[in-house]
Amino acid sequence: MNKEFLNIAVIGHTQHGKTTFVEALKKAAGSRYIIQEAPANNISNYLDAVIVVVSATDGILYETREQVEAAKIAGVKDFIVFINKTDLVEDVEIIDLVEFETHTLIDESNVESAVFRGSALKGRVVSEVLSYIVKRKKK
Ligand SMILES: Nc1nc2c(ncn2[C@@H]2O[C@H](COP(=O)(O)OP(=O)(O)OP(=O)(O)O)[C@@H](O)[C@H]2O)c(=O)[nH]1
Ligand SMILES: [Mg+2]
Repeated sequence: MNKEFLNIAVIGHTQHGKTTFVEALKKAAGSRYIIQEAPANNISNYLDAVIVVVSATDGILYETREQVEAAKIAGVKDFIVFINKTDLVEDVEIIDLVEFETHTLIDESNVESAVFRGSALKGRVVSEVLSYIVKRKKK
């Protein structure tokens, strides 16, 4: 059986959970897909997914802003936002605010984002992100 490669990049502020997210995504992929990670300085619109990890406890911080802007300049038109560490935030309105911030940063007339809320550490909503990437690739 030929395994399918998923070429992704994960960007976001330091300590927001990028490494933990990639580990969780690889776990969710199991032996079905090979997750191939592009370095943050080699992002293009040819990747299967550019995932922005944003901690629900901090929201958008400057590294996230810089990296999203660099990815846009590199031609990325579709972002996946993973609002991480939602296990640490009880007030759902705070998460709503973080989601609003990400739309304000990312969305433009020709740039879109799909937002997921989860926890990389607890493996919550990671398989949903995987399914979304796979489904979109097949289109
Ligand atoms: N509570 C909680 N902690 C998390 C979650 N995801 C990551 N963490 C913790 O946050 C810290 C940073 O996670 P990393 O995955 O190392 O973050 P990173 O973005 O790769 O960090 P750098 O590589 O240093 O930029 C670690 O202590 C993780 O265990 C989560 O969903 N919930
Ligand atoms: Mg890391």
